[in-house]
Amino acid sequence: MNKMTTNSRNIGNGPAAATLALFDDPPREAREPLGIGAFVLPGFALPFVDELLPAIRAVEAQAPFRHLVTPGGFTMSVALTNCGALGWTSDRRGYRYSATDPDSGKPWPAMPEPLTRLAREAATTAGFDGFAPDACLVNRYAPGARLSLHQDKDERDYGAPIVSVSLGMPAVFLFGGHARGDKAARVPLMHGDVVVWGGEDRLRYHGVLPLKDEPHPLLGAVRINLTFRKAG
Ligand code: MD3
Ligand code: FE
Repeated sequence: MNKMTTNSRNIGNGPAAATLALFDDPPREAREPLGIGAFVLPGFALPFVDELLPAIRAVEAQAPFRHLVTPGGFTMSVALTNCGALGWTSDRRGYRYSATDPDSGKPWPAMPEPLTRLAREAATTAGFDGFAPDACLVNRYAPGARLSLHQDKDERDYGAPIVSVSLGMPAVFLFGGHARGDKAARVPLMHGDVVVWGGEDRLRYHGVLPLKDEPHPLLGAVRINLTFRKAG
């Protein structure tokens, strides 16, 4: 049964709302609205997964995951690597994009074609035509790993969207406001979900709650998040 079709009109009260009670899982469309420039594409990456996983393994073989240190001296619980012309790094001196991997001195691995294609198609689906990312951050979460509220401000052009792809264990994404103290909405993100963030939502504070240990059939006790950006 196609829940997407079944539930997509069940917004608000009235007879349609009653049909919702027939389903065990809450309809994905019943989630809190994200914002004017943020679009969740539930399961958009699922048809790409067979190509994505070996591509990520190839990236990881050239540029292994590492736990970066923040300028404040904290070691991040999320492990990171990058592919594409630019990669994001952090150390005691600050955050920046770099054309080379500081651990090896070599350029970051090229962005694998299936990743580029997925990012572009997702952006187009959300209304951002011609998205040409030059950076893909690959975040790896183990149970307990989290990302505290932050803004992504190291990219040159805030006009380009960010495309995020969730794989493996589910996570609760925090979608805040434009000030750190603003109340954050909690958005569950599942294996295969893609989110496109642009426009006025591009600079919102966001983060990820500590991951629960709910092993995924394909990836085990790991969550991988890809974020595609136009950084340079
Ligand atoms: C909303 N990653 O790498 S992706 C990050 O799940 C990061 O690993 C999270 O935040 C993760 O910087 C969330 C979704 C995301 C990425 C960038 C955003 C959401 C965003 C920028 C603005 C608003
Ligand atoms: Fe971020």
